Amino acid sequence: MAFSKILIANRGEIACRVMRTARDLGYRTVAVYSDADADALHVREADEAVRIGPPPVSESYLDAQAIIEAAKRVGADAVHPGYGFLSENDGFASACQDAGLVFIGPTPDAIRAMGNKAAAKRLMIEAGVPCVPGYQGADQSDATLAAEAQHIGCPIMVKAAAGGGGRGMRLVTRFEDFADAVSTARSEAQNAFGSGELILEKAVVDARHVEVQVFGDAHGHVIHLGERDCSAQRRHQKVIEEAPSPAVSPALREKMGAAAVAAAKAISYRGAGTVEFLLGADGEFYFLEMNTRLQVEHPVTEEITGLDLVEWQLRVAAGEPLPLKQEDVRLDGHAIEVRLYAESPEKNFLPQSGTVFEWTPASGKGVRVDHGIRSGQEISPFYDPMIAKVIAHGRTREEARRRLVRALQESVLFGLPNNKAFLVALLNHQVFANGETTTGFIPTHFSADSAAMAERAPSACLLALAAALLYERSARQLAPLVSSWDSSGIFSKPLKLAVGEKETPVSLTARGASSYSVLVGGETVDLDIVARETGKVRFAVGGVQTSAACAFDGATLHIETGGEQLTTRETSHEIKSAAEREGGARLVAPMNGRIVSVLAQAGEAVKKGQRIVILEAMKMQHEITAGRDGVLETVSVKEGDQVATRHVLATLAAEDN
Ligand code: MV4
Repeated sequence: MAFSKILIANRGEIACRVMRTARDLGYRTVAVYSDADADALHVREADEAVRIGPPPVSESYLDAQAIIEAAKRVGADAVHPGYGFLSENDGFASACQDAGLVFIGPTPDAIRAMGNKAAAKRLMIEAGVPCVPGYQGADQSDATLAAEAQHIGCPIMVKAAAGGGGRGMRLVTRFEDFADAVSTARSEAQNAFGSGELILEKAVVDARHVEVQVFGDAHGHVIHLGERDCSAQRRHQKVIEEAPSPAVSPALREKMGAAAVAAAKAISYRGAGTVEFLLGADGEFYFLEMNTRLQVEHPVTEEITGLDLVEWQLRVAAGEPLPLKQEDVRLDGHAIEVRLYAESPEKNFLPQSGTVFEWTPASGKGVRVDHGIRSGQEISPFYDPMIAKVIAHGRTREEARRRLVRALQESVLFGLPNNKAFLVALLNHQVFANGETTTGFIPTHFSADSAAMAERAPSACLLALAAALLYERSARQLAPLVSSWDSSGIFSKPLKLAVGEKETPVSLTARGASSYSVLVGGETVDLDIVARETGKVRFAVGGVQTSAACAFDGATLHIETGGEQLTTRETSHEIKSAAEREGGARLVAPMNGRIVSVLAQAGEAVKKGQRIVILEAMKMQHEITAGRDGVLETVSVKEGDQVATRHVLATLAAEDN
């Protein structure tokens, strides 16, 4: 079982995270990469990195054979799968073994045992683990399912046996809806997982998602490392995770921990695993599923236990016994993690691809940021757009929460729309601050049309600061030899700041060197630029000093202060873009993606708003429509083409009037 060179079959932050510990323990590290990741951080940080294929995951990070061949090529003798991708694929785990590679994870049998919800549940019931009352039998006839549903009583959850994370799941609150729910869940499951097998469960309402971290070794020992509360989810995606759960007392922890250990022992579990439970408002808990891998949110457990879970994984894989006994596990303080994503909360959380212009994670006491990106790096449409996990630890939950808000606000992320302000709003919400989060928290308080999700207009202060910075830069660039002004020269300058699609007029009056009065929407802001350093400006408004992060990307200015972010440029002197000059003659790709259909041909007369091309990016479809009536002159893409942002998809012939 001894190994010396570990291949990490993953990318991004988790590849970086695993390599950090592997290196600390003296192992050599090997990264794998697709063509989209040739210069990614995980590739740079590895001792060696092997190309495994083109960008699509099916041809790279999900290609088991390519990964095993990569390991052979460079003489790696162990494989860490990270999370996602091949981490819970029993075929991959056994292919590694067959190739003489140590798979750093559970046995293929253990992975398989938890892969099917019906079989896993039968096993758990036998092991005495509390499960939601329901039906998980082999007979899948409509009559049997309906009879079982009558027996369970509404509300009922219909779930895909092969599913996970909410796919193929239906809630039935009236028995009349049951037959339809079964038929849609069945076909959804068949399509998504290749199996239409269903299970039925009593629905537990107003529950929390509480999961227990377990660890087993090859000598039959299993212990737990406490729980994590991941109730703050959006569409089955975890957004905030914390440890311990505000809803779990020491007595309940002991009970849930014992149930999780029993679950793991029932399948002779080895390595890191997570047993997920629903915790009802009444304190009853029920097994949901077991994740047979290291999880995204493992850092909160590390923070409160002081342990390195990747170190434990490597030690267990090398045949060592678990380093601690159950009674030696200590939980200290509280830790909270949030997932920072390149996505736009204002646009229904649409994933964003493009270039990260500036990324400087926060640091400081109790703050940890796990990430895998560099400034200047592309967020590719092929993969999950998570930028980083920001984690804070504190003596108390409130200290951790406060630290995390500050860490988020101090992490500089310019160049891509992201969910930072959304995360801060969640953390500052009274329900979260009180520790009262259930799975209904985000849907109830942050629905798509709630005020919290509205795109807010930038404050007058931030616009004034932007005007001053843009002015100072253009003054320096246009007349570098004229020292901008002396205190005698007072003059006003009208500027136009572009924010998103809108233009905001402001009037800037210089009152002295680096001292301005800025008129914004009827409000006058007196502003002084106090000091400048790279990436930062210290400024004062009405005598109150504070700092902002700032960066110029060409003519575009990014600034952020106090959690408020603004991306803008000055447009009054800008020459109209080619597209505007041509009167909307070109249709360009709004983001990197793949053409899924082309709906019109060259020579065709089209109407304003007519769909011309459909682009798929991050599993979402985007309609590219004609900007005006006209005749299509060229259509330069076909179905299946991969295009980059601003790629010209089609052109309209000049208007002949
Ligand atoms: C449930 C449930 C209520 N009752 N099962 C969602 C994902 C999958 N892992 C299980 N899920 C649920 N199963 C019963 N019997 C409610 C959910 C659920 C949920 C669970 C955890 C976190 C967020 C959730 C959001 C909606 C539904």
